[in-house]
Amino acid sequence: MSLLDDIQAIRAAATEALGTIDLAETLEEWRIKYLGSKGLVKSAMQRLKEAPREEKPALGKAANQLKVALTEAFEAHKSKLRAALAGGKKKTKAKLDVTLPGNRPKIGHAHIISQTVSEICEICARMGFEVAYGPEVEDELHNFIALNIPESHPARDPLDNFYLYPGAMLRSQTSTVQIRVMENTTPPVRIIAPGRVYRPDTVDATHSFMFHQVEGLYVDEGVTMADLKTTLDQFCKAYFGPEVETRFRPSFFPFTEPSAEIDVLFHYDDGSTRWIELGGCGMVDPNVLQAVNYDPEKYTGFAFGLGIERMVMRRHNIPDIRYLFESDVRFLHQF
Ligand code: FA5
Repeated sequence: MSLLDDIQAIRAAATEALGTIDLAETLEEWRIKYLGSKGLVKSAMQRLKEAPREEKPALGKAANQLKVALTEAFEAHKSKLRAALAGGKKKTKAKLDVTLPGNRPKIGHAHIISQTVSEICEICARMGFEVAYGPEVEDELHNFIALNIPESHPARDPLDNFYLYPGAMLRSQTSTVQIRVMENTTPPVRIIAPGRVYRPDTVDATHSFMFHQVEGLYVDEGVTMADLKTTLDQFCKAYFGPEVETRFRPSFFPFTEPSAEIDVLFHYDDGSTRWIELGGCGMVDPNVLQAVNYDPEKYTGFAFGLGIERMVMRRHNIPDIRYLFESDVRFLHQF
């Protein structure tokens, strides 16, 4: 076979082979076979040396045309493959099945304490109580003095409170809001005040250094201890269910007289029961009414302060208060 025949055969074979290539890897193999440094075009060029002198110009031209033609065909095919690949990606996107279920984003919800605060507000609103709020950073007048808690009282010990600087503290009870409301309102007053309070208590299953209370205050003419007991009992039944067992125990608070604790009976999984203190309550002490310029001869009132964590724990059978603040969100997602 002459070199010219070979050149034509190479061109025909290369062109035919290129037409079937649809993968980048196969195209590279084709390039190496025909256009590589040891490829067929190169070896045809090398054979030029052996050709008779008078044929060399025509053969050289034919070999050069072969190289140019195959190089151009290679580049053109490469561009075609790239375009096909890009088009294919677009097609894949278009083929997305939008009816398949997507990745559901994790949606949060209100913490169980916040949910409970809303529920408490709703229950109390039905009994005619408005909602009031007070600051968490308080002064001693509202946290102690106006509440009839004298300087010498152990509750004022700096070690039992979070003082920020002399005279300012994180409130240790929501009873502060009683004073703030009475300072600005004339009786009758019927409010509840939910919120955070802070005490440097040792943390255990029923105590936290930050917790929530809901304060209740009702001052009017002729309010009695019977009103207090009925209101709290109705409240506990509305929140825990009609079968709930509550009891009132005599107690002492400087700002109420007489005073009591309200306890709720906890039922444990092992069948045992235990009374857990929910909060304090009592008839507003005349000294407190006087501190806000209410006439204690004319007005009487009751007040209560319940621990919201204790209520949540009783209702949802949570054995340890720390689960509410220290556990991961999987625990809180249940509520
Ligand atoms: C008071 O804070 C009074 N201000 C309550 C009150 C209001 C009495 C109005 C009379 C009239 P006490 O310190 O007992 O009271 O706290 C009330 C409730 O808060 C407790 O019964 C308990 O349920 C909750 N509590 C107290 N300390 C903690 C704590 N460290 N962690 C979680 N809950 C607590």
